Amino acid sequence: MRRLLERLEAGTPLPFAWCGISDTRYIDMVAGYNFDAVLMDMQHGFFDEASVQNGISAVVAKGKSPLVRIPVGRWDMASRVMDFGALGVVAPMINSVADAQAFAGAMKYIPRGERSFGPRHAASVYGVSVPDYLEGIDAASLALAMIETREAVAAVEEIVAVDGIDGILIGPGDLSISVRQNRLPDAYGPDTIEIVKTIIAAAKASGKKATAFAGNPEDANMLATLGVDMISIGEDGSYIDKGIAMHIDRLNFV
Ligand code: 3PY
Ligand code: MG
Repeated sequence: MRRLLERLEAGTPLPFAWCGISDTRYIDMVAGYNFDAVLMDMQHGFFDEASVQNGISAVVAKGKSPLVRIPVGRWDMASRVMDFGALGVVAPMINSVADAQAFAGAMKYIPRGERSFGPRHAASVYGVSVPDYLEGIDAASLALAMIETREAVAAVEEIVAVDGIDGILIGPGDLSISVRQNRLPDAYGPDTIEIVKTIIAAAKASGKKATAFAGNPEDANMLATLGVDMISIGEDGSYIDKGIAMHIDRLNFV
């Protein structure tokens, strides 16, 4: 149950996979690579509640940490995937202190939040007793607020200060869309890179984790030099595209 926290405390950036394809066999394969954690995406990916449950079991069986991105504003789902055994939840489009408070409230038990009691399955996933799960999970889990709009950037210091918010996750695509008012993303481009540094600094200044999405290894390496604590690398499309392209490109008969 403390594996994500302990890995973060190691101090080197933690690489994690970003998955929208919900097939459990695929998640099992991804978790076998050198990622510390696997994110299952319910916002833009194909995960539903059943596939998140199965995916969490597959990730934990590989000794890795399961993360879930919930759909926008679905605080009920934050509590629900925690009950399935998630160790971290990513909430998209956290644009205000009110959003952050509602998210944190769904993630943490009293007195910090109002997560409803139903921990038996999650405790079993980690082989701990219900009292031990209840005692430890608020500190061991990550509630990550996505900062990906101009509104969120304007309020980032207040958002990271909310009790129960453990850190931020930078969504560079939506951030660039919002900042540039252009629906074609320019992730980590010249119009947003200084803003990205401001977001990281705000998280660090309040003792919270700075985490981010990177669509490719180059962006991931750049984020590591900026002190980002946990960095996703690629996503299904690039994993499959690069693998298939390698096989086809090496053929000498097509
Ligand atoms: C973004 O870049 O906007 C994200 O949400 C990461 O997928
Ligand atoms: Mg986004």
